[in-house]
Amino acid sequence: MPLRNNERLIDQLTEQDVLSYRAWLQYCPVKDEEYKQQIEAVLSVVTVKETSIIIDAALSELSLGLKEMCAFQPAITTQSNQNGLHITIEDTQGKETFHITYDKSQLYLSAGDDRGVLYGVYHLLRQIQLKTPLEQFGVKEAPKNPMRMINQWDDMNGEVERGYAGKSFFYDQYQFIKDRTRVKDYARLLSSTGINAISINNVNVHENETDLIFDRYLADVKQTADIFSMYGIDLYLSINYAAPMEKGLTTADPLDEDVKAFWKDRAKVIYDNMPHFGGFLVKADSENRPGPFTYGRNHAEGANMLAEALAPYGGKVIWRCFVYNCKQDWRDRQTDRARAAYDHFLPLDGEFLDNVILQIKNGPMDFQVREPVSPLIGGLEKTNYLLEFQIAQEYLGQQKHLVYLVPQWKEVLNFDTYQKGEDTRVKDLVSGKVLNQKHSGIVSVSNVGIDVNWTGHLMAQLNLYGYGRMIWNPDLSAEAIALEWIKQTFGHDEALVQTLLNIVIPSWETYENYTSPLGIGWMVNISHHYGPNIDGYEYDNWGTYHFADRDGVGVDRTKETGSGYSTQYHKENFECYNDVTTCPDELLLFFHHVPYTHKLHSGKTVIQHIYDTHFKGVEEVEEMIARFTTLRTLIDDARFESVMERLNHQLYMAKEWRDIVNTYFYRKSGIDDIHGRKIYA
Ligand code: GCV
Repeated sequence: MPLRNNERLIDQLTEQDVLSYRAWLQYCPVKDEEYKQQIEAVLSVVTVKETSIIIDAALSELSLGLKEMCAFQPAITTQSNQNGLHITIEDTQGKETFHITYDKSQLYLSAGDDRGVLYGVYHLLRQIQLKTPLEQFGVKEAPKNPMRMINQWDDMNGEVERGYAGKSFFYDQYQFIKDRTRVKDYARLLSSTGINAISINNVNVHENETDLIFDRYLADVKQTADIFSMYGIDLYLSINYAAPMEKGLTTADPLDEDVKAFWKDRAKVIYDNMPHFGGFLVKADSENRPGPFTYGRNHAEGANMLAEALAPYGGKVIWRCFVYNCKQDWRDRQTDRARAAYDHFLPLDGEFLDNVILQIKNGPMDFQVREPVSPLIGGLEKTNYLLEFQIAQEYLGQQKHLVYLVPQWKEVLNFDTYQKGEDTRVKDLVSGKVLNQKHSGIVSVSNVGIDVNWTGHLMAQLNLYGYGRMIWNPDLSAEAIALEWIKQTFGHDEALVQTLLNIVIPSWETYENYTSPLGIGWMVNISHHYGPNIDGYEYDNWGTYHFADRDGVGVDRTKETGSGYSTQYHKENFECYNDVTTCPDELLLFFHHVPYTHKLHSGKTVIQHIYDTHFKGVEEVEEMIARFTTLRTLIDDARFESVMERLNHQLYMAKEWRDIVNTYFYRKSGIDDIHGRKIYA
């Protein structure tokens, strides 16, 4: 039978494809005989008394990994007098935690629950892949963030919104793809990094997709939920707020009794089928999606109605704050999209039920290369929330450009909001440590698709891996995470490891250098968001994004003369951003409109900074390519070629960005580059 579009069976992969497909779970044979024997001595017998589907999955992963790496499979027993690995569950430990000790040739893995066992097993397998000496296996781990979530933006027609790695491996032509191998392997990849929740359909829920919560698809959803729950991952569905109207009601008003009954009935049917179902994810009143505003209701009323329907079953409503219903006009400099999430949601703080969780994008705009941290984080006091990142590189080169995102995310997590005085960092707010919210954590839009290497650009696997590892423990450094990934993905050769590290670590800054300078953002084509288009978002009645004219550039968001966005921060940050003399260079044009000759803290003028960084960005991509070229013999052909092809494209695009940005600002400002370089294309 011919395969449908999105179906690509795993057993059809070539040997070379397999290396790309296995990502960081390569489980390559261990060559060091002595190490192998040591591993065999402590892992050839595994004692475990408890059983559950998650423990079964952990044991089969352990068997698979050991078979591949060390050519043996452990005997599993319940007899506690054996040597080897001893797995126990001690519920006095916290949920999802594990504690590994190595003592006199015995390994002990004691976990808080079965998810802890799974994470402990992945930890052991990671240590073997990293060739960690047995004596260093001991560790006590607890995830810092309770919810560690992934959002798929997969449509049931098989497309992925903002997907840059091919089509969906969940759906094709309004059917679930029958072969679930990909889904299961995705669950393994995710849970190996500690992910514990996923929503499997796009937040933009199109017609027909409401059937995901009806009989037509419920069995398929359940089957998918069962796969994820083997790996400790709770499944959520995005819903259309106007679903009741798709099914015959005349309204979706959250205060209408029939609407309430509709959702209660759906909740019952879903939980009767899937007691482990996580809940609903909702994009309402945003980018033409329906929502409570239509009925004169606010978002707390809208979300609470769903929350009441899910509450009897322990379900949650995740409600996105990406709401910006202001239509902007370039002549109006007071209306500001950046203000929208805070203006809408802060007044509702404390009004949401305790199974509602707000989902807040990391910045006030939309995943730009550089944005300040959303002031809602640090603003809300009495509301559950998740911080939202995007692993898919919508505005960051769309997985054609190599951009390692963990350094960017870590800047967000380390940002001091001053909500409870100095040192109230985002990472401690979203983890629940400061405010003790009932639910909290981090979520991100995924970057996977049907491409054999999952992420289109092989190096973009690092962002998926890095996201999971970083939200498990935000104190891991970007470098440590990259090191783990490189060794597990490509091996341990010292030159290879160091070279790849030198390539990935500065790559976010490189991307920023050749694209949007000093916090402006947006200078892309409005439809697909790829490639330079300086006025792409300007003068289209939607955005006011850089305001470049002959005298200056940047958006005035100050209290006195601008949109007042800066006032949404606590005093320390407000004062810092609001004052042009203290505002950090990298965000200067996000907060201020300044002349081209304005001097940055670096001592350069704004216009000279633009020229210099754009030349530098291109040189850095050339350097990346030169470095990568030295790895020709150290990486297999297929992976080497696929990365090289994308790097060459990145260089082509970096030059285009440089020439278009520099020419634009040269024309606007009329100021020459002091180095006399040719900037006029
Ligand atoms: C899923 C941006 C993207 C949209 C996306 C939206 C969102 O606007 O371009 O594709 O929609 O964000 O986060 O809801």
